[in-house]
Amino acid sequence: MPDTRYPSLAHWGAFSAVVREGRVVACEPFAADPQPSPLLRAMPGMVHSPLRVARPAVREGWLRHRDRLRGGSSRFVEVDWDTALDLVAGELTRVRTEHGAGGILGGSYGWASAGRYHHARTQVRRFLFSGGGCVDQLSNYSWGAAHFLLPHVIGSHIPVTGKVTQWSSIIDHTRTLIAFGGLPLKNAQITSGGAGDHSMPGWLRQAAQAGIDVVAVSPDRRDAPAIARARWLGVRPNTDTAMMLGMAHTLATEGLHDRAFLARHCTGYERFEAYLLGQSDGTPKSAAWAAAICGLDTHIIQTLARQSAAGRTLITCAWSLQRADHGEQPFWMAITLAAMLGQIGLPGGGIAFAHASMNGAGYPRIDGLPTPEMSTGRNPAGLSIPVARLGDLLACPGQTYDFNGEQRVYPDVRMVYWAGGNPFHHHQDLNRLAALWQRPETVVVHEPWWTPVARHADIVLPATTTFERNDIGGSSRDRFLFAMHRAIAPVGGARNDVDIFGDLAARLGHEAHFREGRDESAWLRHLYDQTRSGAAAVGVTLPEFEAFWAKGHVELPLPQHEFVLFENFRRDPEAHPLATPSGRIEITSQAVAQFGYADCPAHPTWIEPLEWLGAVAAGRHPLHLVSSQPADKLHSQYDPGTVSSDIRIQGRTRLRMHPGDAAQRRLASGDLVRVFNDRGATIAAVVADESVREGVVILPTGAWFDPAGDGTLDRHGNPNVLTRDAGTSRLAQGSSAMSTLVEVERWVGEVPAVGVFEPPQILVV
Ligand SMILES: Nc1nc2c(c(=O)[nH]1)N[C@H]1C(S)=C(S)[C@@H](COP(=O)(O)OP(=O)(O)OC[C@H]3O[C@@H](n4cnc5c(=O)[nH]c(N)nc54)[C@H](O)[C@@H]3O)O[C@H]1N2
Ligand SMILES: Nc1nc2c(c(=O)[nH]1)N[C@H]1C(S)=C(S)[C@@H](COP(=O)(O)OP(=O)(O)OC[C@H]3O[C@@H](n4cnc5c(=O)[nH]c(N)nc54)[C@H](O)[C@@H]3O)O[C@H]1N2
Ligand SMILES: [Mo]
Repeated sequence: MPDTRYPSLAHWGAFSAVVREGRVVACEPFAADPQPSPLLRAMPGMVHSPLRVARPAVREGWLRHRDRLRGGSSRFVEVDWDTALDLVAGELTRVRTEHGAGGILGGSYGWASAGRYHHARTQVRRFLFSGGGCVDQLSNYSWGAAHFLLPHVIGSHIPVTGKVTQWSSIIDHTRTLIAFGGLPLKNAQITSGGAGDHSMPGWLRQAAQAGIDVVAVSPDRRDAPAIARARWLGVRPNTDTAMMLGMAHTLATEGLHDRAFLARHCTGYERFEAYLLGQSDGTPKSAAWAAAICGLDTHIIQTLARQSAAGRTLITCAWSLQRADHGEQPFWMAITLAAMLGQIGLPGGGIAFAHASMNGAGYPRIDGLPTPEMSTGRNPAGLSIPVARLGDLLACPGQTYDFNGEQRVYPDVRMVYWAGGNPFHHHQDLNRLAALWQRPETVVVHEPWWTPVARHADIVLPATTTFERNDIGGSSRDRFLFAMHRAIAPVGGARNDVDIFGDLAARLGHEAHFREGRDESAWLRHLYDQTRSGAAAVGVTLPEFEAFWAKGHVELPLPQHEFVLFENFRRDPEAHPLATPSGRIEITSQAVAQFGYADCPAHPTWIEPLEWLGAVAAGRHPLHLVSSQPADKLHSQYDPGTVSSDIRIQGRTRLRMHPGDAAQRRLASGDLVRVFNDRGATIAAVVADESVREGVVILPTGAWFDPAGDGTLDRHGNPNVLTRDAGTSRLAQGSSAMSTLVEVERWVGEVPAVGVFEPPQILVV
């Protein structure tokens, strides 16, 4: 039989699935993609992997006596679908009756598939919302601090998503591009909803050709890509606020700040300036003061400030900066610094976000042109937590906490329902989470694979992958919409998340509300038609569904007008005010001041993180752990696959450290090490690398959590056994994963084998 090709899509790009005799044998990149991601290579092996969950499975201890001993090495009992669905429906009914909607945690944070209809997290919320509601999770781990801060400062969080001044405007106008967090191409493989055009490498090449001085501020020189001819400023982690204050101080004391812009477009500069100059607290935030904190030379900070004022300058910030203790501050300060430069709203100038974080920031896109989007409906329970407060939710039912000016109470969760995310990947302090995970009465998980979250569940329902269903996808940072054709039959006994929920809803009596009378094909047509009529409203004609489906994609026209962030506001701030209380950029915010949070005061402020290199003097853990996004995968997805396996050393994730720090510990590249602090330890393989700033170690996220017997050792390089589980501040309560100190030592003795790449023990009854 000849090979058959089916158009499809992942968060790392569009492709054709090549199918031979019922199996996916290759994923061929989309023809129009100038720089396809190598991550496509991991997919075929994983679709047919022995790690697929074959049939519904119930943890033996829960099935027999409802115990809560959820650990990575539990045994499971296979059951048929009816038995499994009856158990889940029974638990939902019991918990709802006894504890109400607040008894069920259904936020189910996670990325899952690029396909928007079969997007598991959307469907699980839709299902639980239509059945009476649940405790939802607000915002995301990616940019949670910015999400809640930016509305106070610039009236909207939208720019943080990458809706920023277009690249063409940068290439034509910018002279200095300062990228806090750098411009790592590893992250540009990904865009949520999937990219057809990996455009970032092309833009960076053009930036170099245009002679832009690209300045990458990061603890990792690999964030300063050669194709952009970027220069590297190896800052200490979590000190960007201080560096920016040092630049601001240079501007203010040398009269280089744009007083007219500050007066007409901003509010609260004077109060901030009193802090900047040390009039309010006795400490001028001079370049020398900043240098001592951020570890760069005084003159570098001063020169960069002067250069920024002398020509068109764009400041862009990676999301990583705000995934830190007091992560609100670097973003607020970056906006303030850009405001002082007075170029906000000018072509190629001002402030931007996300260039380092995802493909498609600053991608040209016609305003208002929609992407297919499946609605979750409304949560009738009205209950939620800030997403990263998962641990505290389980730890502190009934307790109050502060969040963005509100006092809230943690609900008393009895049942956890997860589909399309991996909390044992994304959450901080996983040993704490693993202990708290014993508290709920029931944990239900849908997963295609025996991932860590599946292993920590009571009832595991096997879900199909993208290859096994029809879908549509696309990103608002791209110029294509994609048809995703079912390429193979479901593997083993897997079912689509949405069909699992449909059958559960039928048992629970809300099937009509959940399904709205549509099957897969009707939903895909509906989502496409919605997109098509939204497009028509902004003057874009899309083909009929049949033509789109047959072709496999549709290319969207590009805008005529070049988007420049805050262009209208700059031109006429009275006619186009921001949605802040003053209508202007709030360098000092009265609203934030009124919250009275010491950890997020009225204007940008340098507040020492609890864990950073300035705090190591007395500590036993002298290295700053940067747990950045992995180059070889998306989060924990496809960790057992070939792309990730190929770069592991002795089966362990690579930890990069400066050769000097390695030598001090008598470590050589390839050695296995124990990375540890008081929260836990993990085994990684050291790579001595001059691109890492001294005092910093880089261990990317994504290794499947693999706890050893004693409970606090992870065997395979998961940084989240080391990170601290605390909010960025009382304002945003975002994840602060990047503020972590550790020590590294040679692993001595026998090395425990990695256990998590073998399926758990399954009893067939
Ligand atoms: N230390 C540290 N921690 C971090 C970060 C960091 O920088 N440092 N970054 C944070 C960020 S920004 C994020 S976004 C999170 C990411 O955290 P997650 O989004 O939770 O991570 P993923 O590994 O993408 O999890 C997706 C899960 O969905 C499953 N899945 C895929 N397709 C389907 C499907 O069709 N149906 C079902 N039911 N399941 C499916 C996958 O197998 C996988 O287990 O991690 C956060 N954690
Ligand atoms: N390949 C790949 N790409 C991804 C993802 C993935 O899992 N894999 N995940 C996607 C997701 S969900 C998200 S949210 C984005 C996240 O996007 P980001 O948050 O921007 O990604 P990170 O890789 O965590 O950080 C970017 C760079 O910031 C640097 N950095 C870390 N701490 C600091 C600091 O304190 N100061 C400065 N100046 N620099 C610092 C790190 O060296 C790192 O390389 O990435 C997306 N892209
Ligand atoms: Mo993210």
